[in-house]
Amino acid sequence: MPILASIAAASTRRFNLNALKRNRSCLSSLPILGSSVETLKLERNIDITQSQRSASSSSTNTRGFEHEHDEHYKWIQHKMVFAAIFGLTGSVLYWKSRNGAIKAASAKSSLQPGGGVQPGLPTYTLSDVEKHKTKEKRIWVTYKNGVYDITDYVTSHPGGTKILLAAGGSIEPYWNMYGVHKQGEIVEMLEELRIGNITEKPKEQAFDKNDPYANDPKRHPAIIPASSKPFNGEPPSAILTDNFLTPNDLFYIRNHLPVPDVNLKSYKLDISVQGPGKFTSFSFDDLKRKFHKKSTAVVLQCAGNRRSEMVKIKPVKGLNWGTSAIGNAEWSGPCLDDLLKQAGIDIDQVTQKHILFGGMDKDPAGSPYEASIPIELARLLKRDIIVAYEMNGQEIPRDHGYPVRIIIPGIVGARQVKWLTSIKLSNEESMCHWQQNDYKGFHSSIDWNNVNFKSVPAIMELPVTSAICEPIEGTDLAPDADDVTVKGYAWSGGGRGIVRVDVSIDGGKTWDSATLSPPKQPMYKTFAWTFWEATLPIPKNHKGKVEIICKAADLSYNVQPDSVEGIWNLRGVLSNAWHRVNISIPKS
Ligand SMILES: Nc1nc2c(c(=O)[nH]1)N[C@H]1C(S)=C(S)[C@@H](COP(=O)(O)O)O[C@H]1N2
Ligand SMILES: [Mo]
Repeated sequence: MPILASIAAASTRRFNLNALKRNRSCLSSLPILGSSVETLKLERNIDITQSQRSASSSSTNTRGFEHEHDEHYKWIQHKMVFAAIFGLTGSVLYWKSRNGAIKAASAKSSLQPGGGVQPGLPTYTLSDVEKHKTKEKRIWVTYKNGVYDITDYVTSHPGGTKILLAAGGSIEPYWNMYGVHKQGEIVEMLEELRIGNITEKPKEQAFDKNDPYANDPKRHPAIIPASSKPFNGEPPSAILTDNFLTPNDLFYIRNHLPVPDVNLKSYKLDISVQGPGKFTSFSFDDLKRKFHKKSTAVVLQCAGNRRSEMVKIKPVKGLNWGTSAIGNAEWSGPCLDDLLKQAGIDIDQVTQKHILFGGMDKDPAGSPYEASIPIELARLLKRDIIVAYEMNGQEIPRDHGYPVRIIIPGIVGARQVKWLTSIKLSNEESMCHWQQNDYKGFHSSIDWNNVNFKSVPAIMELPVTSAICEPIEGTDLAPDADDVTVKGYAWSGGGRGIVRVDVSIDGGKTWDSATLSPPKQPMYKTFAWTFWEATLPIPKNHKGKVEIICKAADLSYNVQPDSVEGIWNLRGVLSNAWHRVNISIPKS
């Protein structure tokens, strides 16, 4: 969603530039907005004047790509903080000004801690708040003991904002998401939207010792569950393009079994070779201290990402993933190659055909999750395979494999074994269910009656894909918007970089080229994703609705299929057709 653009547009319309200038003096005095104020200046000089000129939702988003790429992502993030928080601040200021109550200087002196119980206001329960998620029912959020009605704010920012993610619940996890401090004037401004109190605490789930999932970790409330036991979930697509490195707590989670609770002291990684029976064992300490630490940004994508599009053609077996069963993180740890060498194994010399990776999560019969890759692939990737103990510079969260997982860049998520405890060189590939009878691709005439899982190999490298993250399906643009900023990700397996992303706003009749984020990795070893964006003019004859499409080409000029029909398969894997999003442009 062109959130910034909508705010810029809304800003122009609602509290013109002068009002903004006035407000800025107040905002600049707020240390908590320090970073966003810089962004505000930039936006004020460029976006807002531009949107004044065109009275449209035009945006300077492509500017970001002129920056050094790290700067770019910082910039995007600032923009988000600006959008999420200043957007709120701005509208509250507007609200204040509409009520003749702008007290820029005095606002500070009347600063009160927000979120406390306000005597005289009604008290609500968590379930009361939960019912208020839509404009029709009014949109409520909570902060500490406060209940706030943000409907008017959201309505004055057509297209919605990320604040909507918190609808019907607490706003706090979302503020934390962008590293914004919770205290201060913003909270005070939120107080202007105060409607009530809440004192009820969310209930802790009672611990059920018979439930194998009872000890699973807590998940971020933004994660949209696809199943609860085992837990599977993905972030909302609109937050995916906010960060080049997907924050750990917003990274999609794909578990087949209960999450192990691993004790570092007793943790062992066993390395063995079938035949000679060579056997070595490393402790966590060994991994950390005895080897060079390598760090690489690598995308993990579930084979079932975007399965929900396939389901529309014909039912399939599998979790109903949207477009966010994908994430990009920087993984650190020793190279697999170094570990094997230390164990006396040279991958170029061994006769075994496969490397098996065993996890610590076990099914009720006691067999662990396991996956394998052909030895040729291990030779090809050689020093790119990481025995990771860090994810984005932090210890790997339990859901993502604490303390150690294998990272094999460019290939399907299913082989990126979490809670890694064994590495075996073997003549046979893993016999695990998920290696043998799952995660394979078939044509559309294969069904559950005639499928022979032995007839095709396990999925390794994934095909090229891309998806639109913003705007989201069903977005209402500002009335009579002139253009829309479209953002998304593109990625291909096998380290193939992205050379082009094409976007269309007329259902594929005509195409524009999106601006790609600058490559951060060599083109033949692009394991991270590529972000892209484009600002597309709304076709004059739009009739209130438009279909936006994106498609990417990778370094081998592999392209995405135009429709899902042709690639439908019984497991709903490898769903990489052109991605389509429908949005509305209301008449004012
Ligand atoms: N031990 C173990 N490893 C596993 C899995 C699992 O259930 N157990 N799921 C796999 C699948 S199918 C995917 S897509 C990725 C998901 O990794 P993430 O949950 O860190 O995103 O982990 C893979 N590794
Ligand atoms: Mo997966």
